[in-house]
Order: sequence, then C-alpha cells, then structure tokens
Amino acid sequence: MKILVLNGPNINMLGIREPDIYGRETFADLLALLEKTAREEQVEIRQFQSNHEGELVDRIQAAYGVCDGIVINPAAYTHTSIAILDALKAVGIPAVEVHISDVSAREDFRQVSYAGMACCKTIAGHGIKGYREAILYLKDNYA
Ligand code: CA2
Repeated sequence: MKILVLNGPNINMLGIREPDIYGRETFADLLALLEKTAREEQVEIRQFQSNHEGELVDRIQAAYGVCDGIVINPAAYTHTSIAILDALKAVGIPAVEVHISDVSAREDFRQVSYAGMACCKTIAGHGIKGYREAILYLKDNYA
C-alpha cells in the first residue's frame, strides 16, 4: 500500500514555539515516526511538506493512480482552501485529515475544515501520533 503524507504551511516549524498547543516534538520527530510506521506496518510512505497551496494541490494530483491513501494536515489551508478540497475530490483517493492540536477547542476561524469535507476521517488533538493512527486507519480499511 502506498500512502502520501502531506503537511501544509509551518508544520516544518513544529517544536519551535507554542509547545502548549502543538507539543514539543519536532518535524524531524514526525518524519522519524513516519519512517518507523512504514517499516512496522509494511506500507510505503511518501511525504511532502510545503508552505505553498499550489504545491500541495500538485502533489495531490500527482498521487492519482499512484497512491492508495492520503494523510493530510493542510495546516492553515484547512480553513481556507477550496483548491485543496477540490483536488482531494478530483483524485478520489481515500484521505484522512490530521490535526496535531484539538482544533474543535480553538478559535472560531478554525472550526471550518474544507479539506475535511473530502476526507473519510478526521483525527485531531492526538499530537504527532495522530499521523500513525491515520496510516493504520487507511491500512485497515483500504489496503
Ligand atoms: O493542529 C494542527 O495540526 C493545525 O493544522 C496546525 C496549523 C493550524 O493553522 C491549524 O489550525 C491546526 C498550524 C501549523 C503549525 O504552526 C506552528 C505555529 C507555531 C510554531 C510552530 C508551528
């Protein structure tokens, strides 16, 4: 099974500030967790992080016919990007939305998730281990 893990803007800054919201684990810790999960679960994981909306759309499109599942944390684009929603709908690949923080307990402007409208599941507030849970969910349901 091939899974694309996509992260949006500023996720590469994890662990640097706001540990009360996002925890102390760094982006390097997240990459290590993805590699460990791939090894243990015998899945192929391709990961990509970008601060640019169009690059995320490009990667979703490029997954068409290639990947069997997408794990996506669009970060701030969660709450603004109809382009990412449309791309997820266009490729029709089972997608799980992940948020490190519990967005439901945060500001009003974080209460809408466009990307989530094209996802079969949302995992929020579990820190970086939410990514592992998302991969296991895709493996259990779509492998
Ligand atoms: O909880 C999440 O995973 C978010 O997707 C993270 C985004 C935020 O805009 C979403 O509402 C929820 C923010 C990405 C990381 O931002 C940082 C801010 C300060 C220090 C390090 C990262």
